[in-house]
Amino acid sequence: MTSLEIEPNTILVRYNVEKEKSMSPAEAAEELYPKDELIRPIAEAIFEGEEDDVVDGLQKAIDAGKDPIALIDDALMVGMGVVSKLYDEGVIFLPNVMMSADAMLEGIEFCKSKSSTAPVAKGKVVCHVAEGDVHDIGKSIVVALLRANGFDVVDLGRDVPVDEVVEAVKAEKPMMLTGTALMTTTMFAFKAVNDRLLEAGIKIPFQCGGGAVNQDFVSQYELGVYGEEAADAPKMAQAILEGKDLDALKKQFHTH
Ligand code: B12
Repeated sequence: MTSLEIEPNTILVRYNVEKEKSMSPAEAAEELYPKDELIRPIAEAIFEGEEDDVVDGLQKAIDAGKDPIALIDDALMVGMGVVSKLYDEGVIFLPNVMMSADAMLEGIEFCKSKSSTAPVAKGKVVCHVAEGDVHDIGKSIVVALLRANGFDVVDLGRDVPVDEVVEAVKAEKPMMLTGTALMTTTMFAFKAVNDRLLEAGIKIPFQCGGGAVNQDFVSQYELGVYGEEAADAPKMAQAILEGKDLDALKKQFHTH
């Protein structure tokens, strides 16, 4: 065989192990779904972006005794985990992720509507997603968990300009501010918010989290406290109610 007769695709297939065992998105997802018979249909519906099936699955699980707020982590997040993994591996693409994200947000709203939140608000928290960033699933979970734990939340939404965050804090006077950023380019807005709040003489704990963010980054600005899991938000709000100051909060939530 002369070099001209070599078929490049054959060489790729021959040496690329991943490609040899390549699966369709549905097959790849199949291997990742949880086994629990109540949880699995919900995770599957998130992956397929089927909003009605997400709500049906959640209702069945609630009827069977599951707690609606716990289902956010135990079922919706599990489905989104499958989506994130296969997107990162290049098995599925942005349009699939968008459909799943919409189904996820619908699911979170449904869980919130089914939970009986505490009647007396314990304190006010302002939540936002960093300027330039549209990733709002994590923020929505933070909001749901804070509300489920009896806190009054002012949800500023996603891609919130620094000015708007600062104005909201001045107007609402919350006990704490949260920020979510999923991109390394957008997380720098937190520093800007921090500086503007300090300029205005406002020193409230500013808990920041989201895929792109880590403790080392958040430690670079005075008001910042890192939050790894959405559940850390109500934990921190509770700690503030118990009288902990910024230093004590950093001790509680920072690991190094
Ligand atoms: C879903 C998704 C989208 C959806 C978002 C839909 C929506 N409504 O949110 C869509 C399709 C719109 C999207 C768009 C884009 N995306 Co996108 N997306 C993702 C994906 C797959 C999952 C993110 C997600 O929702 N995770 C689940 C949630 C629950 O996680 P989370 O937000 O981190 O929250 C958890 C914790 O961090 C914590 N938390 C979050 N916030 C807070 C706050 C506090 C106070 C506390 C205590 C805790 C906490 O709680 C949650 C759970 O406990 C990730 C890949 C990945 N592996 O993460 C890429 C990813 C984030 N996207 C990425 C990119 C680049 C984009 C686009 C630029 C793509 C493009 N080329 O257009 C655009 C961005 C547009 C913009 N300006 O924002 C990159 C970011 C890279 C980077 N590091 O900068 C990622 C990492 C993909 C990748 N590997 O490249 N995306």
